[in-house]
This record gives sequence, structure tokens and C-alpha cells, in this order.
Amino acid sequence: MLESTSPESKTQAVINMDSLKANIQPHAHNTVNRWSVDEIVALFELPFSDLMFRAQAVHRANFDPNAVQVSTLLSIKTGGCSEDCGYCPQAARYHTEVEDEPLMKLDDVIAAAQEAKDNGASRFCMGAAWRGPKQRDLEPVLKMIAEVKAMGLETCATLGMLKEGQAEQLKEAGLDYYNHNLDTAPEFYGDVITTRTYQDRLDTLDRVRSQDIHVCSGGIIGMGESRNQRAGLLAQLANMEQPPESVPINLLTQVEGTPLHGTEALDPFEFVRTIAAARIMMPTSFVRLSAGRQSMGEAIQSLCFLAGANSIFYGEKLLTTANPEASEDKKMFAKLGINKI
Ligand code: SAM
Ligand code: DTB
Ligand code: SF4
Repeated sequence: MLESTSPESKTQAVINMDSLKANIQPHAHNTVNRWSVDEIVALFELPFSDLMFRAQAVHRANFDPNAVQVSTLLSIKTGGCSEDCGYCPQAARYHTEVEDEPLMKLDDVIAAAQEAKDNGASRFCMGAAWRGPKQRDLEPVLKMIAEVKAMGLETCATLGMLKEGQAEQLKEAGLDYYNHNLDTAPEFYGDVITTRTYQDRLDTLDRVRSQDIHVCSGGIIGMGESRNQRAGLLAQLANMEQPPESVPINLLTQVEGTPLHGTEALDPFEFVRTIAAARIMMPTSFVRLSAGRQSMGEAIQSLCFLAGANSIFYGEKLLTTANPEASEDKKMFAKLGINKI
């Protein structure tokens, strides 16, 4: 008690703050100064409070700490996908409750976007269960993007791999963000997906970046990967020449019928640590607390916000699985003093 109020200990506290600040300067994003997996694992290994303090300091230096961006997701084309992503209920080859549905009609998409806007979402993200869009699929989606943009919402799409020339068309239609996840570390990737390569994903992100569309890319935690592999995913994202503006960190939502159903559940603190490491490594990116909120409860979600998460998906459904009701999120935000952006 005496110690913590003595002038000497105050000086000590100042010295520690300074050394902490020196430690949290963002890594320069160049070829010489990249995050190594060992450095990232060292972050994960910090005592929990130290890691949270560092993440919060980085967060406060770059963002309003009480503001969270909200996006609403809509599955414009559900199910029947040709790919074999081991976590995904929409893959045709797995026996889940998700049915193959046709592409939604433009008017229905506009109505859903209006509802999202009325509920306070600032971005509307349209997802399709495709390996990638065929030209005949892309054309109606371009119309959806243009209409949603005209409503004053930011637009985002996640349609799978893009071929030469498709990012140009998306840009022309008014697309602000393209979501395409790396999903996991290169070393674990082949255990989860075999129908597309890691390089295919990087190529799509390059096409998006080349058209000045904002990049949204992250991954899934809790698929049975090791801590080193969680660090490996973050290294891939943070070491990009230009890291993604938006980094979704999904907790695996286990769906019956998918190969990853039954995977041992991840300790929630490890998920919070992943968010904190992402925040420290990508100081100016939005880190999105994505899938998995439904199973987390408010206490773990609050730790995620403290760790630097500053974006969520808002609305009762993600693509095919449940998300907390918007009314519940409103109550949670009010309790925590969080403002939506
Ligand atoms: N089909 C497109 C693609 O894969 O690029 C776009 C939609 S896909 C569903 C978008 C992302 O959702 C996946 O890359 C994955 O990271 C995430 N996702 C899918 N199923 C999930 C699950 N069960 N739990 C957590 N995240 C999931
Ligand atoms: C992302 O990283 N997470 C969202 C969004 N991008 C497209 C999707 C989560 C999907 C969860 C499983 C489902 O609802 O089907
Ligand atoms: Fe298809 Fe996307 Fe699901 Fe993979 S994640 S199976 S590509 S919908």
C-alpha cells in the first residue's frame, strides 16, 4: 500500500510506461522488419494482463477505444458449394441441414440492406457459397452492390476466388471491401481444405488490392491448430506488404455433418489472446470479432473488445448459423458504453 503511493514507486511506474511505449511501436511493414512466428508466440506467452495492457495501449493509440464498427451479413447464395472446406456447412459434399438455394433476387437483397441500415449497420456484406463467381453469376451481384452502395451503406462481398478482370468489375460497381480469408497457417491449411491452395487465396487478395478495394482477410481459430499455427496465420496477415484493413477472427462454429464437428473446444482465453496479438501486430486495422459470439457470452466478448476487437457482425444470422440478436447486442453495447460506428 505504502509502496504503491510513494514518489519512488510513481517514478518507477513512469519508467515502465515509457519502456512499454517503446515496445509497442508498430512494426515497419517492409521486407526487413517482419514479425517472426517466435516473436508472435512470445506475445501469446505473456501474462494475460500484460498482453491485454499492451493490446489496449496500441488500440488507444490508433482508435477510439469505445467505438465498434458494425457490419451485417447476408447470404445471397446459400449452400451447394463445390469446395471441401472442413469447417463449412455450405459444402455440398457434407451432410448438414443447409440446402442448396438459388441466388437471391435483387429486391430481396435491397430489402435486407434497408433493414440492416435501419438497425444501425454501416456496412453490408454479401456472401455466396461459390468456389468463385462465374461471369453469369457476377453480373446480378454487381447490380446488388451498386444498389446497396446507392443506399449509403459501405459494401462488402465474399464470393470466393476471383479470376483476372473480376476485381475490376467489382470496383466499377462500387465495392468497398472484399472478404477472402486465409483461414489458417500455411502448415495447417492442407488439413482443412484441399480444393484450393493457399497461393490461390493470396492471388485473389492481390487482385483485390490491385484495384484499390479494401482487403478484409482473417481466419478461423479453434480448428485443432497449434498456438504456433495461430501465430503463423497472424504472421501471414501482418507481414503482407499492406496488411488487410479489416481482419476477421472467427471462432470455429462447429456444425454437425462437417469434418471439424467434434474438434476439442478452444479455451476462450486463447481466443482473446489471438485478438490481442492481432491488435498489436496490425495496429491500424479493424479487428473483427466474427463467428462464434453466440457461444461466448458477454464476459468473453468484453475481453475481446478490451483486447482490441473493434468490429462485429450484427444481426441474428451470420451466413447460415446463429449470431446474437441485434437487440441483445444493443443492450451489451449500452452496458459497456460502446458506440456503434
Ligand atoms: N465461399 C466464399 C469463400 O469461401 O471464400 C465466401 C463465403 S465463406 C463462408 C467465408 C468465410 O467464412 C470462410 O473463409 C471462413 O473463414 C468463414 N467460415 C465459414 N464457416 C465457418 C464456421 N463454421 N465457423 C467459423 N467461420 C466460418
Ligand atoms: C468471415 O470471416 N466470417 C463471416 C464472413 N467472413 C463472411 C462468415 C462466418 C460464417 C459462419 C458460418 C455460417 O454462418 O455459415
Ligand atoms: Fe464453399 Fe466458401 Fe464454404 Fe469453402 S467456405 S465450402 S468455398 S462456401
